[in-house]
Amino acid sequence: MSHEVLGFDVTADALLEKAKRDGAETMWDRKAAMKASCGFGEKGICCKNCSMGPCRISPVEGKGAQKGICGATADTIVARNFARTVAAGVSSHSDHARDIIHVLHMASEDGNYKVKNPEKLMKLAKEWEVDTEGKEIYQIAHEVAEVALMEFGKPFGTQRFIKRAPEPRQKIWKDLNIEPRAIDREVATILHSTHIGCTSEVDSLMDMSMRTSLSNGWGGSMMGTEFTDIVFGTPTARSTEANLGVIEENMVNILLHGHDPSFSEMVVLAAEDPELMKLAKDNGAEGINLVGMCCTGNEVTMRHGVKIAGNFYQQEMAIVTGAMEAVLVDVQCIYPALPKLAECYHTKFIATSPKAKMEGATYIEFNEEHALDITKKIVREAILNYKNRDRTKVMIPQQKSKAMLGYSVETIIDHLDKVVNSQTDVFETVKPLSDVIWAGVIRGAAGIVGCNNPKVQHDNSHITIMKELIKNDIIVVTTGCAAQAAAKAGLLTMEAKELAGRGLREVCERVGIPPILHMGSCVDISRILDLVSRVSKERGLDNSNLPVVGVAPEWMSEKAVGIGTYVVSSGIDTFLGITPQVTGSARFVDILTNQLEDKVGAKFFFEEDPTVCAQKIMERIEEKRDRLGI
Ligand code: XCC
Ligand code: SF4
Repeated sequence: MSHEVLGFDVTADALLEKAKRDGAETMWDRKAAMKASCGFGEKGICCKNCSMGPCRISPVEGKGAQKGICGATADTIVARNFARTVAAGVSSHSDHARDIIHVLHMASEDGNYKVKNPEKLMKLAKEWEVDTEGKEIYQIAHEVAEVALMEFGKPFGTQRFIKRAPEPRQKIWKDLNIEPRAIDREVATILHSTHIGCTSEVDSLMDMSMRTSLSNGWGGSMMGTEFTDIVFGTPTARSTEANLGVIEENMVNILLHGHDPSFSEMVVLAAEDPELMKLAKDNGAEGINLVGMCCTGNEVTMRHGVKIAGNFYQQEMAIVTGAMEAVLVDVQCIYPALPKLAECYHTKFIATSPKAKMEGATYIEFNEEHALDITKKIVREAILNYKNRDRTKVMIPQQKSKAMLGYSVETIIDHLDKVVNSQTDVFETVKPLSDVIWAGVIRGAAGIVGCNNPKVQHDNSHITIMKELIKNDIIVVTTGCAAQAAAKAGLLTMEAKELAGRGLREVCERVGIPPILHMGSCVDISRILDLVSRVSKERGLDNSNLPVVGVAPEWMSEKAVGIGTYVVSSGIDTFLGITPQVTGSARFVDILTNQLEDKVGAKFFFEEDPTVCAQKIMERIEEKRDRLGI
């Protein structure tokens, strides 16, 4: 067992020992059984796009097979594989968004789903020129939703939200012909183009990857955030707690794991039902304890303060505590191993989405029409399972940290308004933020996002980079499992300002924020794009001019590749702590880490050592400041 990899995670060792005692298999057993990962796959030089193959290119130049049977070179194969990874990532995020938009489309005054944020809806209707005159709010909601749904498949035109980008950025996209069109079209086109005998030209594959990724960044993902806010409310600052210690000894524990708030929000509602609360008490529990994991955890903690049990890598550990009555999942990032693991305990593993039926799971299909009835039924199952808990098998770690979160762009601006000089300044803008960056009080900003990956110590890269950056007056915004790492490490507290440099500390004190701002789920990276673009526009600049970076220290998913690509295509340098599967093509690596800068003003950096990565980020930020002459 790779214990050296776990040293950083204080809850892991004891739970892994326990798993062994309980005869429960974990990812570490499977990782050990895997031995080394496939060298060809690692470099991205295995192609199975047709059944003349699979073809694999020799990693040694000039020795062994240098081309696939069709003649595809390593460059083409790597670029094609990368493009398909982007397409899968874009599909996942955007298809999630599509579901949320359907939810708004069915929202009604007396239904399960309502319009919680009518102001945001009206703003969007105006932005999209949907006529609102004399219409009641639900009619507007349905019309706006319909317009949004067309963004997925409209035959003509480009994504509506690209107009939100700074003008110089829009021009770059136009000139390169990478303005994203309908989302489904971009995905279908890139799958077509990577079919055997289509695109072999590497730059073209890169351009298509960028365009496809942008259809998510400035399309699917951004709509996901906007529509989630409209239906469930825009997040506001609130406090919670994070880490496995939030699991309660004497309560019915229910883990929400996955991504889609149209399900998890309804579970939150169901768990507040007085009858179910009484049922929990009648069954000997003190109450119902909902805890979240991965991005659905982020969604419900941002809007309700639901406690965070942990991030991606802890999904097995939450079950190994032996105190989890039910694990409720919808889509994405859920280990197929969980149903089997749950069998080692009394835990009920309930899959709910037809998009993610899971082998060995209890399947209770969620559908939006009967949302609350179904989630009540599911919560009831969990409650009734409480009596089956084997107390001798329970071990809940004590560790948990307090955290402040809920920093949507709107909430950040609200906070900034507090420090605006009412005589001389304008409200409701990001000007105070851009002013402190220009003054050098804050040197720049970093968006630290993404998953966990057993190739590196759990959470260590996230936390090392975060601490290093805030110490050097770089403000951090964060989403996804990185944000949950920060929460567990106590970095999302007001007290964490003590770890910040003098400038950032002062800003935290004056504005009343932590030095690291939790901005939501991975779909909410669109909030970061929005924030950065507002600063650019405020200064009349492009994103690529600003001293800001994106960082994915421990990423693992296809979604992350899609995100990284749209972040770079949006003009923001992106640092990857895990090297993507592209190193089999020196040319493609050069495109990602060098040539892209000439094209879109930003590029990728690969750096696996978190301390060195932080150093490189700071150098890049100072370089950008120098170029601006600030
Ligand atoms: Fe998944 Fe979104 Fe990654 Fe976490 S950060 S492991 S993608 S849950 Ni999105
Ligand atoms: Fe081999 Fe070409 Fe087929 Fe890929 S597309 S499997 S490289 S023959």
